Amino acid sequence: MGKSLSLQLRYWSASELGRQRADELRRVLGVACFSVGSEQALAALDIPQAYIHVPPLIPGPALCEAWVTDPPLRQGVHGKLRYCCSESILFGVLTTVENASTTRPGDLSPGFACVVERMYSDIFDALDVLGFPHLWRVWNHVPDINRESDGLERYRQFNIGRQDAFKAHGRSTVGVSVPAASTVGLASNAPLVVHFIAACQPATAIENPRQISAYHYPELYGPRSPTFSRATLAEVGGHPVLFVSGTASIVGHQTQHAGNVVAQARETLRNIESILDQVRRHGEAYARPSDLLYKVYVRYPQDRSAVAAELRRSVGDQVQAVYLQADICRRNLLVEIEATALYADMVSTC
Ligand code: 3EB
Repeated sequence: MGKSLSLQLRYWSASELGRQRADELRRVLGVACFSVGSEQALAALDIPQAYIHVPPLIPGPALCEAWVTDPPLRQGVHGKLRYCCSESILFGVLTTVENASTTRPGDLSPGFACVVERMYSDIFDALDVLGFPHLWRVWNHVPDINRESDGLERYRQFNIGRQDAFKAHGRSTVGVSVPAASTVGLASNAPLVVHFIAACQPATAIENPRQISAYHYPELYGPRSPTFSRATLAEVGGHPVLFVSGTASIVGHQTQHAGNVVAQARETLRNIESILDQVRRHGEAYARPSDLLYKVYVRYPQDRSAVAAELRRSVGDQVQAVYLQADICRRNLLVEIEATALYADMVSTC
């Protein structure tokens, strides 16, 4: 047996997760389940579960992504937040079903921006009270992300609500404390799901010199810039943990290779390599592409195999990746790739 690891990522089918032994389940901080229909199989588990309604790319059982850490863990509910925490890290999930009552009279911003602002405010309120104020990594799943409503694309409204909530809670929207994130789109009938990892200790945000920081994107992309960093580097139990944000074929602030998914995948992987260069500058000498666990979002299911071939070509045949269908936040983007590195057997140098 190896040394006990501080933070791990496991992929199980819903039924495998349901069949895990009690001592394994005691180590699960939270899960993100991709595709609908697994809710019932897992309803009995006392673990925060994010149900992301993405259509499966490969027919088969629902895929569950489980974050595993060292017990003792404590589950709870705070307002609309369902969470589970160890002594140092917290996994949380919020799910909002939009309906007539999610828009309130007196809201100044467009309706969806207000929904997002309330959701992020709920997160910040809870994190401050629970004592895990540092947001490390956020996954946002936004129904109908590219549709216009109230005269503004919903992703642009999302950015208004998110940034306003950061500001209202005294949080910086630029610089080293900004979390890593992915924001992808779901079908219009899906709920809005946000899940995240937060902690007692801060992480360090890392930017990519090939790209303008997203929080400095010009107004061309919406009235408020997105609030995320290109990556965050943190530490759990003395081991470095690297969260690479959803990364796309963007250089500077402009989309490259519109209409060409293979070229977009290549550009995206160059961006990830460039982020890893920056991580090495922060003293983490071991950040190589093959250290990462990848999650690939493709807008069109038929592009999966071409992107997979590109990832294998770039990272190697042993590359560990999961593929999901999702809309990407700019209409001309066809693929987005995020990644996580858990340096379980390495001692942190940061
Ligand atoms: C980009 O680089 C591509 O708004 O939270 C990637 C990751 C993207 C996160 C977000 C958006 C977000 O702008 C899109």
